[in-house]
Amino acid sequence: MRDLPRRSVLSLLGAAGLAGVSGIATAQPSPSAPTPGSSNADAPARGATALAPPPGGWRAVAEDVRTETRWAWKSYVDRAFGHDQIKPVSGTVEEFFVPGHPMGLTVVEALDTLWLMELDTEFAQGVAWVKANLNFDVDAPFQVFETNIRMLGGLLSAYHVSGDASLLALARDLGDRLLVAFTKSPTGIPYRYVNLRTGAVSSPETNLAETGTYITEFGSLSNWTGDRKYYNAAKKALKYAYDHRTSYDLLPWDVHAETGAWRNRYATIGPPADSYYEYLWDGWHLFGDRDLKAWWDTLIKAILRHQTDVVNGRLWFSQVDAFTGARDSRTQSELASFFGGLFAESGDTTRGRAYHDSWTAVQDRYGVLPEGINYTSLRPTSVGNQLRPEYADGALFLWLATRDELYRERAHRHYQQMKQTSRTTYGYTILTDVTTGAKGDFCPGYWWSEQLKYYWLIFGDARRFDYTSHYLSTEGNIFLGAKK
Ligand code: DMJ
Repeated sequence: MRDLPRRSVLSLLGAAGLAGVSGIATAQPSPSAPTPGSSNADAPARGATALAPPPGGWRAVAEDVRTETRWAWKSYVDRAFGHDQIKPVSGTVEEFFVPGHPMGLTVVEALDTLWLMELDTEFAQGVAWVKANLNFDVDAPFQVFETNIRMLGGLLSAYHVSGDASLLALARDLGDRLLVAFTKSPTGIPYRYVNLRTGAVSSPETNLAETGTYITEFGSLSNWTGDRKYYNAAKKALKYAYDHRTSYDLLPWDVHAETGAWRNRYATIGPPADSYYEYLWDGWHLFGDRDLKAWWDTLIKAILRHQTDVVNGRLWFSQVDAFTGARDSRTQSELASFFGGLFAESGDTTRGRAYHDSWTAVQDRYGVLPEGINYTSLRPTSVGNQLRPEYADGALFLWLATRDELYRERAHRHYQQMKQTSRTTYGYTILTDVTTGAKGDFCPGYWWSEQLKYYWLIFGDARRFDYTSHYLSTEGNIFLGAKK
């Protein structure tokens, strides 16, 4: 594995497709992308929005986030410690991976967030639970993608912040068990499920995100163990899909791991494709692998050319036929809203701002983003909200790239809205209908790893975070940038 590169790279992303987007019709492409592993730390962008901070300043908001985290953690410990997820309305529990078999998902997801917030007692409590209880010798099929981004990523980030070798040993054990899903596949695209004890694989019918969201976890594991096999397996899967792109340089979102055949015709930047693209950029950012940068450049150029759709002055990305480029649907999943931040990370803050503006219009209308919308009308296609972090993710990375206070304002509204609508007896819960505010009874593991951390970093001027050189995974796990 190479050292992190220190050179600058030119953005290959132009402003094509932005003409007609409200307020940025004359936008120019960003002159350069950030050096991998870094962000434009101190300089506010030209044209940055001058906004007054809230009473007490951003630090007070950050302290409130920390207080809420400590309160929710206490409820989890009191009612659900070691179970995968708390049901915060009833105070009961729900397992995520295997029915009736807790894996401590919430503990693992929360660890690096607790550390960054300097909640050291809670962090130590979580690490102690992991060391005493976490065991991957389980005779059951585990979803490879979720186990990777949540459990392997959580252990790696906890190792990164603490340097505790026993956490790396657990991560290595899990990485070896997950690797079987790749090595048993004739194409290198992982099976969706692997039995962690027996290595039996199942579900070759998979998709792009579950093909290509491994390289930063597996690559960090390779870096920290000195064994390149994890990185190689993750890259091989990314490459298989890239090599089979259509003549339009687009990727259909469903694929078969054994035959390598596409299982549908359609391309989207949303699920189940989204983090495949994210990890091409991220792999370049974290490891300086030029192949990944080249694949990102090719695919994102095609996405911008064929999927850009400006409606009512707002930037969206339509679903298209990957073999003809013809538009298929004008719906958009909330999960795609992180792309605003991803564009900013890749040096295209103009496009990132425009896409975040589009989702801001939806937030302004409903308060909380629905799971899906038809972007011609902004009407929901799916009215729930699974306590989603993507809009706050976008705000954080746009703020890191521009230091424009506008994004803090937007993240603040997201946070306030979440407090108003999702706070309940034993923590925070999903909404079953954003148009009525009806609550469900479930707090997903990613809530602990993602938005709490994003809020803390954007409001907090966090002492333990390196604002000039960092990496957060698709699940918000920190693999670079912990300041000890
Ligand atoms: C997270 O688990 C990850 O961000 C994943 O890539 C998709 N989105 C969920 C949270 O919504």
